[in-house]
Amino acid sequence: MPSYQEPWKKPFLSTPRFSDAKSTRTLESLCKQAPDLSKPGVITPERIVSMTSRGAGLSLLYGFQRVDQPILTALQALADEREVVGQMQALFSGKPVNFIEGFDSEQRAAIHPATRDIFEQEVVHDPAVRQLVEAEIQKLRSFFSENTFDTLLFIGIGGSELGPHAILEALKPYYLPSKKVHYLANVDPDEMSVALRGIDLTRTLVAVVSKSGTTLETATNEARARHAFEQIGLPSKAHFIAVTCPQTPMDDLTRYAAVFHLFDFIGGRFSTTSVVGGVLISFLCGSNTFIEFLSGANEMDRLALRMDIRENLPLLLALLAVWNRNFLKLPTTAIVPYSSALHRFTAHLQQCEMESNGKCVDRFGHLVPFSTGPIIWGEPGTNAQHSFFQLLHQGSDIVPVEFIGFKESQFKEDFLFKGTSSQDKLIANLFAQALALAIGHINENPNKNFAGNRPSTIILGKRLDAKTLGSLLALYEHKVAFQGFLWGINSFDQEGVQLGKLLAEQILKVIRARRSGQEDTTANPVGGRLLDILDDVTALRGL
Ligand code: G6Q
Repeated sequence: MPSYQEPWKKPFLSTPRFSDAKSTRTLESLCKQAPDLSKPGVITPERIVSMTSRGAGLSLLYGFQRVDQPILTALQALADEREVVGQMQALFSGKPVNFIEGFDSEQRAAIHPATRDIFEQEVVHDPAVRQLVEAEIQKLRSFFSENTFDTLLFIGIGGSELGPHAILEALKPYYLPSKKVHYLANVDPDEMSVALRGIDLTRTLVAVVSKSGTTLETATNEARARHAFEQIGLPSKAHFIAVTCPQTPMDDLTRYAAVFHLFDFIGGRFSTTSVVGGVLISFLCGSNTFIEFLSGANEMDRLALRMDIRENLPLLLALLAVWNRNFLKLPTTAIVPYSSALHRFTAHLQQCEMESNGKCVDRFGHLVPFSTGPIIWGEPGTNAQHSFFQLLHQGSDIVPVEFIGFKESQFKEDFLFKGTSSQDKLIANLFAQALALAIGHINENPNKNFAGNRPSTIILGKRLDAKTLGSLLALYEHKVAFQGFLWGINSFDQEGVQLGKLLAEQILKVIRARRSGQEDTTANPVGGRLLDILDDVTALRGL
């Protein structure tokens, strides 16, 4: 029996493909008459209010997008036709949604909602998974309640660093007194030299984070960090903890004071709410803050299972992104938080979106005849207004923007200057930019004319605390998955990253052989031509 007859695979494989869906045809025709936001009377206060969805502590304002009621109805129809909520349900129930039908692929679950499903209303319904997750949280609680270190050196890369780093930058007001952190991701030796300068190793805990337990950059940085401890006579084991999957080379209590487990069913870039983020948050802010963070994410998880796109914020955000990408044909999206605390958040989302949806084959391994994941980029505002916003307002390409802002500041230490607080200025700028992009500004001088009709979405929260941050993170995690479900691609593997890891091993083999004066002619799994060229290149560099 072909595997696609497994009932849970039906929404993935038996629904009309994105390019064949009836609602795709409707949307193609509707986009010819998409509302022109610059026309007088289109952007009104009533529109902004009626085009706002709320949930899990966030409001999503989509009145500045080029949509109207018929378009929203067709987007809902697209979500229904592609059965994307059914696909999300399969993800929540732990089915191996990471697959390509008929080809060798990872065949893994991507059940990150389980990492925060520890509250009253369960969303995952798998007692075994719940037990695993709760046991790790308990381990974190007891380990960090006895922690006496004041500095954390966090070693990890990609999915094992970007999300947790972004989150901890955003939680600074909640740090326990005297706790400090340094991050080491790159294998650039200078990054390590900078990190090691000025830290007191006797008071430092090192968290080595790697899902696979084999990533070269992380292993290299760990080895050098251990060397630094041992050089001054400190037993490294007492200072090192590991975060990894069971049974990897790092799952080894003879080398670490503690090992925390994430699991095969949690993807690297979706692991921020697992012990990967848990170690950092527990060290810097305490376990209660970690639980609050999880509760926000869990609240958003519940919304991600709603059928109505006005209630399902992640699905709405995903559909608006697909509308911009596939119908208005816009190739990039800027994510601009009006909050310095979120200064690493766009970098994390860049990975989450581009690693997940930077794919060009569908679930059957066929090349897709449409565009998939856009390029994601951005920096915090208002700083960004003084750099790339010129292009957003008057450039030859239209770039949809996702603005993120908060009504209140984190520290609530504000100052009135010229009659307004800094937070007033921040949020007023956010709205002013969204409005100016939409309605433009007519001037007879073409150089000072702003055509407008440039779309954006505003995501608004009350205050950036741990709970809101969890909810914001989950909003984007599910946005990414929903886009993949709509396009019918597999958002959960990363063959492009694996190729990089393989190439690095190969080139290092060549360098190692050269250093020791022997040529290494062993088999090359990435194909002879690539290695031959790499070989020539390293020779040219005189390595
Ligand atoms: C994320 C990717 C990738 C991964 C890093 C680090 O989803 O798979 O960015 O997180 O390559 O991998 P390890 O955690 O295994 O060291």
